[in-house]
Amino acid sequence: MKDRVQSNQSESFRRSSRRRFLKSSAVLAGVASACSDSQTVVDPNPGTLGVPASAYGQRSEFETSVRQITPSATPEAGASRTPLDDSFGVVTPSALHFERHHAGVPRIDPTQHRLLIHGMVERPLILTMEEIFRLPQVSRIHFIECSGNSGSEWSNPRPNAQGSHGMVGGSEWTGVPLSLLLSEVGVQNGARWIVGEGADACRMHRSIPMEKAIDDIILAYGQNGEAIRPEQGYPLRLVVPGWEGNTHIKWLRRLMVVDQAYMARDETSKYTDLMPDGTARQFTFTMEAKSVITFPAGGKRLDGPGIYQISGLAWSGRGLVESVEISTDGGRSWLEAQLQEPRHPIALTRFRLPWEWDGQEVTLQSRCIDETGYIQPSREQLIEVRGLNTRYHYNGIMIWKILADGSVENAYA
Ligand SMILES: Nc1nc2c(c(=O)[nH]1)N[C@H]1C(S)=C(S)[C@@H](COP(=O)(O)O)O[C@H]1N2
Ligand SMILES: [Mo]
Repeated sequence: MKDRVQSNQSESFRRSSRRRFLKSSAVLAGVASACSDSQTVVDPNPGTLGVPASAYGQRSEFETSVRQITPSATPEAGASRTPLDDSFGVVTPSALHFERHHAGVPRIDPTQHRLLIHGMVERPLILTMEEIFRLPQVSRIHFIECSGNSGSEWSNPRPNAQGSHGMVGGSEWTGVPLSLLLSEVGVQNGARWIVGEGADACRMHRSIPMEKAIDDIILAYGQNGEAIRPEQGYPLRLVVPGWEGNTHIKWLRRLMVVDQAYMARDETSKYTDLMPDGTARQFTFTMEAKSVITFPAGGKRLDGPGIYQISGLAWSGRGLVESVEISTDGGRSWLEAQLQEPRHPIALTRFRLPWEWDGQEVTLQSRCIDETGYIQPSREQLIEVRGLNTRYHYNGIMIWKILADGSVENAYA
């Protein structure tokens, strides 16, 4: 009861400061007036002691944002989506990072886990996790994106950003550069690819060209400052910066050095791009530049005309996000959004733009331009090249439509 009274009070506090915020003509003035509020701030449980320290933290019981689980006849071969539209900044909380499993999450005891590196190498190796922890360590912030992310937008547009773009997450990954281990085992002449294998029931395999293997791949055991979550590949996974999620083998147990691609199931029958002429593109590894406005986005509602902050995420598998442009007039003119600094290459990049809504129906869209000069295409431009046969690597511009009542929907729905 006490709780309810308090949350009602804080609700009215939020509403009143929000009203002032919306009335003010300049954003800064709005923020300043919200800060110099004269009402009493709710005192949590006055006179009552709080709960003691806890060994492992939980979020507030009032927070309800969750991963959206994709309905599936075989739940072990399923997926869940990051609630991008509830997120701040550029790091995805590990507990909310999207998941894609082809055979469920295996239970792996790290003391029993081994990594085998063999094939066309001079000195094959079997490593324990303890041995892997002793090797030189790097930490990098990168996104992982399933190449099926936003694939719904080819033909079955989703009502909100979690549904359309939630198969991406950004984390700080910690582990050992793969290049180091490869020089340790001594790659033989003629070796051109590595094949990674997972310890899950499907024994997921992917072939990766040697140039990438010695470039920037990380054998990762850390995610956002703690051990990788079981869902993300505990105790060891590949992080293959900028390449489609499927190549980031989780629960990694084996690396085989070979002279040619393995033609595994997930690089032949799956994760190939069927083109309009019936041929298929294979090994389309790089995730091209993409962006999505996460506020205002589908499923949200604007509380009347006034000033809002457009916010969203942009990323490119080719490096830094150079700029993000926003159009509020159907693509006729574009405004440059502010980018959250520091930016990291091949990482989620937060963009923001203050904007005044006049209460009329309007569309909002964002396009990402990466450091190579690549400009995220419109849906129409993408379909012109790729057709409608495929499910993977959709990176068309996302357009949200704001209706006069403030509700927001997918403009293509
Ligand atoms: N061993 C194994 N690795 C795997 C998968 C899998 O099912 N098994 N799924 C892949 C796919 S399709 C994607 S998109 C990413 C998802 O990583 P995440 O679940 O940590 O988000 O993991 C990849 N690595
Ligand atoms: Mo994926």
